[in-house]
Amino acid sequence: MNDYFSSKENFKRAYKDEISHSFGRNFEEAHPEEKYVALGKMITDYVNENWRETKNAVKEQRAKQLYYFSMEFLLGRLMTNNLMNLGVYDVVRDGLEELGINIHDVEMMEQDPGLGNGGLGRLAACFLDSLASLNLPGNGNCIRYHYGLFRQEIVNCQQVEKPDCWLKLGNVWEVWKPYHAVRVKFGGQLNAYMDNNGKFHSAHVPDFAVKAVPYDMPVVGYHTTTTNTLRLWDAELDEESVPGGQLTKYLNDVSELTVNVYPDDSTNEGKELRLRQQYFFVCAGVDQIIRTHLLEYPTLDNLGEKVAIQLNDTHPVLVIPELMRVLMDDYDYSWDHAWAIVKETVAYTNHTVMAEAMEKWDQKMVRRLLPRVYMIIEEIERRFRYEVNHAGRGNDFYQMSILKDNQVHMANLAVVGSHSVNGVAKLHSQILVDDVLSTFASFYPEKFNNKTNGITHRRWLVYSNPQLTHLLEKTIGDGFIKHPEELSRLMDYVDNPEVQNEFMQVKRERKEILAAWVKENLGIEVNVDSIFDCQSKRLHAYKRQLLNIFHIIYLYLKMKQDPGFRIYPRTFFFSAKAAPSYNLAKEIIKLINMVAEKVNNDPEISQYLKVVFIPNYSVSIAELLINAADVSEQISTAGKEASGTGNMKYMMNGALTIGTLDGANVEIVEQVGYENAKIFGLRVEDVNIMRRENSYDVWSYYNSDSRIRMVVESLRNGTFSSNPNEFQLIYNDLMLNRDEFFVLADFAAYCKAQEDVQSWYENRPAWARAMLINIAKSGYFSSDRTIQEYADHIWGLKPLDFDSKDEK
Ligand code: HBZ
Repeated sequence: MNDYFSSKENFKRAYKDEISHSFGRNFEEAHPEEKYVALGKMITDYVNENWRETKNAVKEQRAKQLYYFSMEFLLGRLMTNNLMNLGVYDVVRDGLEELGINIHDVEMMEQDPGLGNGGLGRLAACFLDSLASLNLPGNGNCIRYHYGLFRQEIVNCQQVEKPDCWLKLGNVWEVWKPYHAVRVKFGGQLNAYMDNNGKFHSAHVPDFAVKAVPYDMPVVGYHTTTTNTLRLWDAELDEESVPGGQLTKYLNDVSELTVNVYPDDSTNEGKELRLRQQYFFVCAGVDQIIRTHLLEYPTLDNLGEKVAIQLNDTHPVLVIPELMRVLMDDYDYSWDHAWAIVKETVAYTNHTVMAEAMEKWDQKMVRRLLPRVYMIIEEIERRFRYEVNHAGRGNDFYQMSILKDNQVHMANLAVVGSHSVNGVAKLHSQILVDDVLSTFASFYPEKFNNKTNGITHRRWLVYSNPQLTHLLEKTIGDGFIKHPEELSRLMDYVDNPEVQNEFMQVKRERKEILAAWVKENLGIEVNVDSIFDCQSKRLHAYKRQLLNIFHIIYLYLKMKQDPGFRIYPRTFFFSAKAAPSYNLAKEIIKLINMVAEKVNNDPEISQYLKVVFIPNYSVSIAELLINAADVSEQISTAGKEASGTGNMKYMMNGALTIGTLDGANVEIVEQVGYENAKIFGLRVEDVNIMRRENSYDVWSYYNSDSRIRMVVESLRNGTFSSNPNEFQLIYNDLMLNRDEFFVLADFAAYCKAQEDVQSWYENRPAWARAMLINIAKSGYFSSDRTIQEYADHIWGLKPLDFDSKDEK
């Protein structure tokens, strides 16, 4: 290890040298950007040695490795995380201070890499942190998108999508590896022929080919030697493949592949580009796995012993036919042998029960774009049909088939071609077995399992909430950083008035930090003594931001009507992006912002009620918002939210959950008890009965509850907009299209739950106690626990051994 960070003095010297060597400037004249880049470069230099040691350890120990294939890694800023995980943060902070630099200003120079839509992408990032922190050899495989998910601005109360240029200053963490490029082929002809020995061959003559070039980012573990790799593939032109006279079109086709994250977490629009993106990173990633394996082993026979591939949802499912193709066409494996290897290697995680988010591709398109892969999918289907018939389950085949209705059903391909299928929370995994994939679950019961999601408590507690961390360290010691289950030691202090008070003081400090940010960036003054009530997540009808804003509208109208009715002051925070093509979601954003404008500017009401919409929800915004929350809104329609992970982050920072029995909320109450969360509303069984019996009648709720009438009518009677059609999509969705997500059905229960929350908050010791219990019980939701379960039960992954180098 170089000694850059061994002392403040060494750091200062090395830092000045770095600036001078990299930029040819004196330290005093360097731009803030240069100061950031120089520090990043020092960190990567420092990390290189561990990176090399990790690669060597994998080889020497002949260790099994994981490859986590995900179209998304929502990383967030890495500077603080890396410095903290390396244990050199304090030296750098103090050294910079002596040089007249506030470390916070340097940290803020980093662009937040938003290479994902929402929970699925953030989960992948949490998993990388836990893998490295548990010394497990696990790599990420993804695309180097040139633009992240769009940057959201709110203009005239509406969402406007702007480009998110995260590579503006380059990416200090990445290493370009042009000599590891892979050729990826699309379209064209498949010429089949037989050789002199009667062996069948196919030669693919593509009509488009590109070079996939890797950029590797180190993933640093918490106080471990293990430094894993996140490999991001970029597309570059392949000189031999440029068709004569079509350079411009060719270059467009190449750059399109990695231009941006597909901005849609709900519907699958069937865009060909997305399929191209999928094959692009799958093909490149598989090629790398094979080549790396063959450097160490003479054969691919033991691939499943040495490699585990986890598919993050169906987006990378082409791994299955692609690996078949490589094994058979390039390495002469028989179908049966190749199939055994593929199934042994691959496992699949499902993240949704929403039918429209289950990927299906037009068969003709797949055949045209990926002729050989398509041929293999057909053969997988043919043999699967045989297997099902042979088992006497012919009647169930259609339900499970991969090719039907002119489409390729990717989830079905994933189940057939893998050895493990998991959901992301107990309830969700049960719904997969009972409902969404029930035929499969009865056919392959041994494949199905649950792995409840988790979050890295390092980023989401230790680093983003230093005030709370300090209190915890003082109270229960710092063991929880390495062993999050030790947070439960806090249970001994939940009744201790001193700890309660200190905690409330910490919460207040976090609320002040958020309030100052809101004042500076949005110009809204908020009262830190009000209840901070937060809902932050993607905007989707099933997540029911609408239920939240309807309750707010009700409170507003009631206070306007009745001067005797006043609430305990409350600030409702929202933060959410809508998919650009999702008009209903965009209209809900507009409603929230129009209500905010009205309420916040009403002098009579705004001392009780404020509504703040924080634009551009991202990892960085989440780090500011979540730890300031008193109340965490987790109010999806029961059965629809696979897990949720924001719910865990809020809980870990002490917020109390107001939520439905959905996703991981169920397990949160299992941990804290019903008395330490506020559960309300329809349960999965209730929703299922109402759906089955077709018994939900919105109009009966409308007619029998004057609060609902008042709120629904406010959408059209000029309360918030002079245009009576302003909120037509919302109105129609509820009142004409029968309110698919039961907003009105849950309205009364939600209002009651909110009243209870208010009374609870007014009893400060009881509230503080419940918050402390939530923190104490949150250790279970660390992604360290989740990853350990994946490692033990799916991957068979063991920690690397660096002798006694790492602290235990
Ligand atoms: O995955 C989310 C689930 O909605 C959430 O309940 C769960 O906690 C989380 C992690 O397991 N799903 C997503 O975030 N999904 C996507 O972002 C997505 C992206 C592109 C798609 C489809 C879904 O084409």
